[in-house]
Amino acid sequence: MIGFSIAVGVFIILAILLLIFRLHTLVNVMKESDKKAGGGFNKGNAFLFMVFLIGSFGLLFWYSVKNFHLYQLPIASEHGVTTDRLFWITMWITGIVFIITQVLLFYFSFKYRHDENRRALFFPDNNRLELLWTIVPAIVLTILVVYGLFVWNKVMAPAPKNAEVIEIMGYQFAWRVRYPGKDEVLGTHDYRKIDATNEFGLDFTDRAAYDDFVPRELHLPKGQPVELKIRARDVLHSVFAPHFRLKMDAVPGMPTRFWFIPTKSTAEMREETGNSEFNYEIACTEVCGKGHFSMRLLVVVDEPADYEKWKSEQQPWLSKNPEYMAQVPQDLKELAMIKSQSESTKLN
Ligand SMILES: [Cu+2]
Repeated sequence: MIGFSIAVGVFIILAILLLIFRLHTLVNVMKESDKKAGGGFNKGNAFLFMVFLIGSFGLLFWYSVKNFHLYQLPIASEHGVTTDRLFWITMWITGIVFIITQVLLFYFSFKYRHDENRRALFFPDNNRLELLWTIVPAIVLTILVVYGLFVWNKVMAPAPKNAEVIEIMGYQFAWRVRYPGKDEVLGTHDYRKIDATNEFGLDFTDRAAYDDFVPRELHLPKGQPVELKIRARDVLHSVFAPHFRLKMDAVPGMPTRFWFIPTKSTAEMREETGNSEFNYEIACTEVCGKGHFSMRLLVVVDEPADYEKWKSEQQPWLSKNPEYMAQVPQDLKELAMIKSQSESTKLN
């Protein structure tokens, strides 16, 4: 209803503006001033060009200076330093060109407004100018693109052998993470096995699945490579962790990946930001439906020793859901029992 009222309001305002414009034209026709180039509002239009130029750049600079700290979050990954450098170099080059061209565009519209006593000068063509404004941008853009390609290849290279492999799965409307457990191999999954409890569709004919565990939070070791195996269960989602400069789409039926090295633990980041409540998080940046806004996953970066301790305390999914033992083939039942015993259950 509010949307409808706004639409009606905008329509009425536009209709009034159109009427005023038509009236203005009519008055000009009566006065015959319309025959002159530039019409009756020549000086006013020229003046408005300058108002717009100064006003919009003034706002841009004021906002950028005041809120510069919000333009980029502190970096918490190794590759983040490289991608940020690329971002800021691109920003500076394109920003300077943008400012120069916009200032000239608006200033010339003002300076060369219609004047009865001035004759316009035309260049039919100028080869030197044409060459200049073709070659210079071509060289600059080539350098930027090649530089970007180098950075992309580095970030997208295969993960180091010792990387921690963790699966992250998006669905409407949450993220779930799965760790490979002690065997360091993620068990296979099958979409036909997905049900209300077995959200990942773990396939229990695969022995690698018995010790996989599914925590509520994503824990990462500081200073060690981590490879996220990304998938989606229903529609498009996108893994976005701004502090790690990490963003990768989660596509149903097409697994993606992203590897990186976290460089600051949650505790260190709390100190750096002066915010004792600080937490890393993963958000979804692909509008995926009604609950899209709620797709938040808490991320904890631990010191390596704390990370190992946390891992050893996690209980395999199978031991938390023993009814799924029935899906384990007879000859693997004993192995499944052993592998799904976590340290904590062994102690009991
Ligand atoms: Cu989403």
